[in-house]
Amino acid sequence: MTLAHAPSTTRTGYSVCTICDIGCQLRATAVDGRLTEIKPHDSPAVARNICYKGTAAPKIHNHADRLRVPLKRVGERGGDRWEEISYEQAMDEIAERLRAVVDQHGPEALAVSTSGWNTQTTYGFDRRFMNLLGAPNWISGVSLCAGNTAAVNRLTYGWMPFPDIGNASCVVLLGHNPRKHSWTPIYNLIEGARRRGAKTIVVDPRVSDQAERATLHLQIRAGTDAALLLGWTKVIIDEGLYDKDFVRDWCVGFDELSARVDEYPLERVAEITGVKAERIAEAARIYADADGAVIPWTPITDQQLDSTSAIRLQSILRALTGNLDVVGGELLSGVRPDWRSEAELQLHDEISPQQRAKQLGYEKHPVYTYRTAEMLKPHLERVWGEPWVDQVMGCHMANPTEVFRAMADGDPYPVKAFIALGNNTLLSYPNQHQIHRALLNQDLIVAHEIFMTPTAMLADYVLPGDVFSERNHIADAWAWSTRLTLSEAVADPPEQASSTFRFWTDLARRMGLGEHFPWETLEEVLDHRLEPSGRTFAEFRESTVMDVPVPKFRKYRKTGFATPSGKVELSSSILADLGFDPLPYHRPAPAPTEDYPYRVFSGVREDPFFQTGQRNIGVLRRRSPAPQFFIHPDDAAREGLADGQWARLETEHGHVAAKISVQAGMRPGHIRVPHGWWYPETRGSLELAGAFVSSDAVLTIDTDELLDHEQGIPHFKGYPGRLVPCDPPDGMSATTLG
Ligand SMILES: Nc1nc2c(c(=O)[nH]1)N[C@H]1C(S)=C(S)[C@@H](COP(=O)(O)OP(=O)(O)OC[C@H]3O[C@@H](n4cnc5c(=O)[nH]c(N)nc54)[C@H](O)[C@@H]3O)O[C@H]1N2
Ligand SMILES: Nc1nc2c(c(=O)[nH]1)N[C@H]1C(S)=C(S)[C@@H](COP(=O)(O)OP(=O)(O)OC[C@H]3O[C@@H](n4cnc5c(=O)[nH]c(N)nc54)[C@H](O)[C@@H]3O)O[C@H]1N2
Ligand code: SF4
Ligand SMILES: [Mo]
Repeated sequence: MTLAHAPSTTRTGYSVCTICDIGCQLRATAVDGRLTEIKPHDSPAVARNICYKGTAAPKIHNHADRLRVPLKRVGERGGDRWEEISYEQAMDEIAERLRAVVDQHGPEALAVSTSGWNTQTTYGFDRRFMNLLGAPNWISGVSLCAGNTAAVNRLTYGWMPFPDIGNASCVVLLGHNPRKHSWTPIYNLIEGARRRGAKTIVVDPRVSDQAERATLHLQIRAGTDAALLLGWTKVIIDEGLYDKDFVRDWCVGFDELSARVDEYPLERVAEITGVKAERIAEAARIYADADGAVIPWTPITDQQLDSTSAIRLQSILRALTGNLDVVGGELLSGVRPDWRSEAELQLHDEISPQQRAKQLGYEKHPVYTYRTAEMLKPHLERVWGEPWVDQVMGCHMANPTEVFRAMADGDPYPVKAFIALGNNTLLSYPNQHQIHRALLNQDLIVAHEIFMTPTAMLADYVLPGDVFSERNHIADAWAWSTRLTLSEAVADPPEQASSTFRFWTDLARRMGLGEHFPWETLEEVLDHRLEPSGRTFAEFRESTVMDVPVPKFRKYRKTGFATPSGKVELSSSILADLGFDPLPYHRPAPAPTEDYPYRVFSGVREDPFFQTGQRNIGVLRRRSPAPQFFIHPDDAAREGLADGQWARLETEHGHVAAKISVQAGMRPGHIRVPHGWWYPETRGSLELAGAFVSSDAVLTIDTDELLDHEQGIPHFKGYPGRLVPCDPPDGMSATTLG
């Protein structure tokens, strides 16, 4: 007997990978609705922009653990016992329970956490829904990564610039360490610049991949970047290396800044940073003398005690050296007139000023909250034509620490409903024990996820999400640049999965907000966003793979800058009005002590994983089976620690375990703790799949003395700790012990 086979269908398209946040456009192929292959782009210009996480996408998207059906909690919260229910039932119940929370405590009792880049289709609909409801408490990983940098850059010149690495003759990397399998497109741009002869300056306590290839490596003490940059600024001013015409015509506050940096003579800076004075001066000269120099965004200064000053100093250096909005400098791209931005979809005029003022963080740490956005609004409208313009989603957020306090303790008011979309909240902010308490104290938790993470285990409802190969999208770099990149669906999502667009639309309709959510499909939303260009999504897809407008330079000559003075504010009038120091300064972190003699820093991303993800993907996990602490050989010898053994990293506030990796490239006196480790293979045997065993968030504490004043950013880069040998943690599998 012969069986008749239906012919199989193969679909190939351009898809934007969302496994990490840099968004490479790749070639995706699916057979019969199932993703089978990811290949490099067919254009040689971008074909190298791919890493082995991207090519592993079929393994991720088709993984046996992938969530496919909505789940409802059975038994106690965190017990990880579930009942399968339909999407419709889940949405009905979520809406009903959210309504009850809002009726009892007000809309400010809802908090939402998402980073948005991996779910793609949020399109500002989270904020749209929240604004219509009157809910200001939206938090995100972008508060620790680029979103907050955008908010701080706006204080100085009203925009977050994108570096023109392709034309720069000097690239400064403050810790930032793009490499072949980490932020590959930026790595390729830096390599291209090197081939053209550009100089690179790397500031890092470790001999990182970028440091190995640098013209100059400053092996800085962790947590002292602001001091170093104060030193650079002083050298540049003292030696007259700044762009005098630009400073005269376009900057305010130069004299005040000069007086401030006089407090940081190089000997003092050398003492704070542990870098020799001559090398600090040499680096400042190389940067200032270059014909086109960039300081690409770095997460390092997003996560320090004086983050606001450290980020402001980068913006100040860009302006002083005349590198703003010029070829080979830092481009202030502005918004596209032919594309509706997320900010436009977010409807920030719908939430009342009274509700905006309830946003947690508004009073105490206002820089990336509504409070500062309200102050900048007329200036953003004047220059960019958009009053609520948002970049990297980071310009009107709540402060996560304050949100978790409100969730845990009801202080200053109760927050009782929590929705996480594509965010492993428990491990992705500081103070994991507080987050845990916060989550245990909720009336409603929804997780929109593709895998059962520790955070999802704590939810009432877990909704399966779609993935990038299954949805149409146009990536717009979150208004950081003006590029539009096509992303095509080639595979079919699980039947009961939803996009985040679908989730917000269906929730809004159930909550009586349906008139503001008229779109039925993702394609209709894309039509709406493209409408000013006169194109539909179908036409865009036919004609365009990537749309990169030709940049215009020195636009400020016509418009001024989007600040209260219309100039670059070296001394920030907004910071002054908010009651903060308008000039940058260095604030030292708690020093190592006799009991805790090392400086611990979080970070050094691992090639096989993005943040807390992919520990369950065999092909990736086998490349890095266990978490590692890095330590210098002399320190390891002193502590009696051998490479490969397990150790416990202890601070005053907690402890985590990992394997020792002895690395000659570490600066002595420093310990690296990895971010994002949990153990999916221990689900069912360890509490929350080992979420507390190795996660840096257990150690990163957010008490007031460890928070940046202006943004309320926690200090991840240099806090006191010590290492002691220990047995492998209980319940670990052979893979983990690798
Ligand atoms: N303690 C601590 N916190 C940190 C950091 C740190 O170093 N230490 N780093 C910070 C930084 S730099 C960043 S960028 C942020 C990152 O914050 P996030 O980008 O929110 O990253 P994760 O928390 O790992 O959560 C991502 C989740 O999205 C899920 N996911 C992936 N694709 C999809 C999808 O298509 N749909 C849906 N619904 N879900 C999907 C993954 O399974 C994963 O659980 O964290 C910040 N937080
Ligand atoms: N494979 C992979 N790639 C990724 C990611 C991932 O998870 N996996 N995540 C992406 C994301 S969201 C981000 S934010 C980036 C982060 O990636 P990077 O910007 O490269 O940041 P990290 O890897 O955390 O750390 C980079 C360097 O900072 C140094 N460092 C530590 N403390 C300090 C300090 O106080 N000052 C200075 N100057 N340097 C310090 C460390 O020694 C390390 O070499 O990577 C992106 N790329
Ligand atoms: S660098 Fe890798 S994981 Fe990140 S978007 Fe590109 S292919 Fe995907
Ligand atoms: Mo990040």
